[in-house]
Order: sequence, then C-alpha cells, then structure tokens
Amino acid sequence: MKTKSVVPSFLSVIILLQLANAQNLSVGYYSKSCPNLESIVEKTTARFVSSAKSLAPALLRMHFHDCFVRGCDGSVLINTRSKNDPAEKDSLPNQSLRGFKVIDAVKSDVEKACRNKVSCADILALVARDAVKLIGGPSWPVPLGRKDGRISRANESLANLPPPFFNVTQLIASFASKNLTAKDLVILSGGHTIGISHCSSFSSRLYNFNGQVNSSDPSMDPKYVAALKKKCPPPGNTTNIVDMDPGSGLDFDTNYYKILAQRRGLFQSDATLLQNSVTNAYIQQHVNAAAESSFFKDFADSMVKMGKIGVLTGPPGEIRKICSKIN
Ligand code: HEM
Ligand SMILES: *[C@@H]1O[C@H](CO)[C@@H](O)[C@H](O)[C@H]1NC(C)=O
Ligand SMILES: *[C@@H]1O[C@H](CO)[C@@H](O)[C@H](O)[C@H]1NC(C)=O
Ligand SMILES: *[C@@H]1O[C@H](CO)[C@@H](O)[C@H](O)[C@H]1NC(C)=O
Ligand SMILES: *[C@@H]1O[C@H](CO)[C@@H](O)[C@H](O)[C@H]1NC(C)=O
Ligand SMILES: *[C@@H]1O[C@H](CO)[C@@H](O)[C@H](O)[C@H]1NC(C)=O
Ligand SMILES: *[C@@H]1O[C@H](CO)[C@@H](O)[C@H](O)[C@H]1NC(C)=O
Ligand SMILES: CC(=O)N[C@H]1CO[C@H](CO)[C@@H](O)[C@@H]1O
Repeated sequence: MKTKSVVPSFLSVIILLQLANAQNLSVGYYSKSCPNLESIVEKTTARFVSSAKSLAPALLRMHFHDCFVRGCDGSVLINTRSKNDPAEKDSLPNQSLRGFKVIDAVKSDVEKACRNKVSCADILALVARDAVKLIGGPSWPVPLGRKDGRISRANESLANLPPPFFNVTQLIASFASKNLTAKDLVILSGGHTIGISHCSSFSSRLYNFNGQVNSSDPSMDPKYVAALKKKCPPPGNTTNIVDMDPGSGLDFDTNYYKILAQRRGLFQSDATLLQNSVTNAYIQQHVNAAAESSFFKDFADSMVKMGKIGVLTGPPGEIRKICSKIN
C-alpha cells in the first residue's frame, strides 16, 4: 500500500520540478560558463549604437517581435530556408526590422570568448536592454537561460503580432494571450518614445479614413494630420519615414505619453490607449518628465516579464552556432 502510493507521488514531484524548471531563468545563469558575457555584449552593442543611434530602437523592437512569436526563442533571427516555408523575418510585420548585423557581431564576439555556451535568444534580450540604456533609458538585470528554437514561420508573425490598427480591446486581448496585462501594454507601448515608422504603417489615418474620401482619423489632432500629410504624400508612400516621437525620437523619455495626451499618437494602437481607464490613467500620470523614474522602473519590470514569454529552457531548444541558422 505505502510503496504504491509513494512511487507515483515521487514521480509527480519530479515532473512538477521539471515543469517549474522549464519556466526558470536566472540572472547569473552564465556566471561560470561565460563570466564576461554581459561586458562583451555591451561593448559590441555600444560600438554599433554609438555610430548609429537609430539602431537602438530597432534592436528593442526585434526583441519584442521575437518574444511575441513562439516565445523569446530567437526565432525572429532565423533566415528562410525554402521559399514555400518562409521564416518570420520574411513576414509583413518584419520587413521593417533592422539591426540583424548587430546580433551577428555580438554573437561572434561572444563565441570567441565562450564557444557554444550562450543562446541567441539570450543575446537578443541583453542587446535590447543595452540598446535602451545606451540612449538614455533604464537598465535592468536580465534573467537568462533561454534556449534557441528550431522553428520560424512567417504566418505566425501575422497571427501573433498586434497590427497598428488594433483598438485597445484587441490590444489587451493580444497582450493577455502572452500573460501581459493592460498595464504592461501601456508601459511597453512606451517603447514608441524612440524610433521611426514608415508612412505605410499609419497613412490610412491620414487619407480616406474608413473608406471615406479625403477624411482623416478624427481621434488625431488635425494640425498633426496636416503635418504628417506633408511628410507622407498619397498614395501610400512606402519609402518615407517619420519619427514616432518627433524631436525626441532618439531619447528614451516620457514624451510618448505627453504626445498621446495631445492626441498625437502615431498609430491607432497608440491613440486608442486613451480609451481604456487603466491605460488612460497611466498616460495621465506620466505626461510630465518628472514621472520619468516611475516609467523607467515600470518599463524595466515589464521588459523582464516580456522576456519570459514562452521561453525554452531545454530540448528541443538548442544553443545556435549562428543566429540566422538552426544547427
Ligand atoms: C502594442 C502593440 C504594438 C504595435 C501595434 C506596434 C507597431 C509598430 C509599428 C507599426 C512600428 C513601425 C514599423 C515601421 O513602419 O517601420 C513600430 C515601431 C517600433 N516599435 Fe512597436 N508596436 C507595438 C508594441 C511595441 C512594443 C511592446 C515595443 C517594445 C517594447 C515596441 C517597440 C517599437 C520600436 C522601438 C519601434 C521603432 C523601430 C525602429 O525605429 O526601427 N513596439 N511598432
Ligand atoms: C530557479 O533558479 C534559481 C537560481 O538558479 C534557483 O534558486 C531556483 O531554485 C530555481 N527555481 C526553480 C523552480 O527551479
Ligand atoms: C503556417 O505555415 C505552415 C507551413 O509553413 C503551415 O503548416 C501552417 O498550417 C500555417 N498556419 C497557418 C495558421 O496558416
Ligand atoms: C474593437 O474592435 C473589435 C473588433 O473589430 C470590436 O468588436 C470592438 O467593439 C472594438 N472595441 C472598441 C472599444 O472600439
Ligand atoms: C481631396 O483632397 C484633394 C487635396 O486637398 C483635392 O484635390 C480633391 O479635390 C479632394 N477630393 C474630394 C473628392 O473632395
Ligand atoms: C515617396 O515620396 C518621396 C518624396 O516625399 C519620393 O522621393 C519617393 O520617391 C516616394 N516613394 C514612393 C515609393 O512613392
Ligand atoms: C502563461 O502562463 C500560463 C500559466 O503560468 C502558462 O501555462 C503559459 O505557458 C503562459 N503563456 C505564455 C505565452 O508564456
Ligand atoms: C520579404 C522581406 O522584405 N523580408 C525582409 C525582412 O527583413 C530583413 C531584414 O531587414 C530583410 O533582409 C528581408 O529581406
């Protein structure tokens, strides 16, 4: 009797421990296997960002796209191997991703110091943190221990990444599906305080809004509509770009919330954050530069949460040798 009941519960304890372990990342994960990892990553990232600051936003966005599609498993970095099975990189939302060469350079420097030890998914999480810090944002300890995935599918990007025309209800649902809250949504959207957008990502708000000739989105300040029309001539110019946070697009600050409150958010997904009580309250509390330290702390916490989405900590995950190719 006794042994019979002990054996299954002993087994289930082991299974439970393995499940718990699968969720487990830790800040000191490479302290023995690659003790200088973080200084190597920071040095190489800084070399790129100091000569082209605009890479910083691109690297932050890349980590977001990685985490929302199949979890933070480096799948965004993989190149397409066959035309009838395109990788995430070749999906519509990813066509504007930039900075893959930075990840390749960091990986190559890390490999020189510690061969086959550090995953590309972890490198991307560290690079995103360093990029934000290098342009005046917060820094935070990054829990590590992710393994790299072996699958990357273009159609999963479209299905998992929220598009710029989503309303707040749709955005909250999208974030909830990744275990992130409405508060995480408004905090992480604060990433739009840096970087650029192509006109094509928002020109539907400027011209023929909702199919009505010559109408624009009434939720956007008409003066801002006029200014954007000058930069984005019709029809759907796909080459022109604008700063998402004009005048402060390379400074990580609270200006994003200030422009949202002025009805100058660039995407519908930004503007719509005024329409929900939780997200609106956060915006109103952060319109002033004085709220910067509160935003910085929140951003760090939400980035750590985002960095834990669907991570692989064991098989079938691997340590990729080259970030753009599965082993
Ligand atoms: C809430 C849902 C989100 C939507 C709908 C969204 C949408 C977009 C779009 C359409 C662009 C412009 C792409 C282009 O036309 O070049 C963009 C850029 C950007 N996004 Fe988001 N985004 C979201 C959340 C996030 C999050 C969570 C982060 C990071 C924490 C982020 C960081 C960025 C950055 C830094 C850029 C600028 C990239 C560059 O300069 O190359 N976004 N986003
Ligand atoms: C997660 O890792 C940390 C540090 O390595 C360890 O202290 C903790 O017990 C682990 N937790 C689980 C659930 O494995
Ligand atoms: C996505 O593409 C793969 C092949 O690349 C296919 O097997 C799968 O059914 C597709 N999924 C959806 C939702 O279209
Ligand atoms: C958001 O969009 C969905 C789907 O189009 C719609 O059902 C819902 O009513 C919209 N919510 C708001 C607040 O506009
Ligand atoms: C739309 O606006 C353009 C530019 O202002 C103008 O030339 C055109 O006549 C307008 N079309 C209609 C149908 O109002
Ligand atoms: C977009 O507009 C710019 C001028 O504002 C022009 O130089 C460029 O050729 C246009 N591109 C396309 C694809 O229309
Ligand atoms: C969300 O949390 C649940 C419960 O902890 C977990 O089973 C699920 O895998 C998580 N989802 C993601 C995308 O991380
Ligand atoms: C289809 C397509 O344009 N894919 C692009 C995705 O993004 C990478 C990096 O910018 C490009 O190299 C691909 O050509």
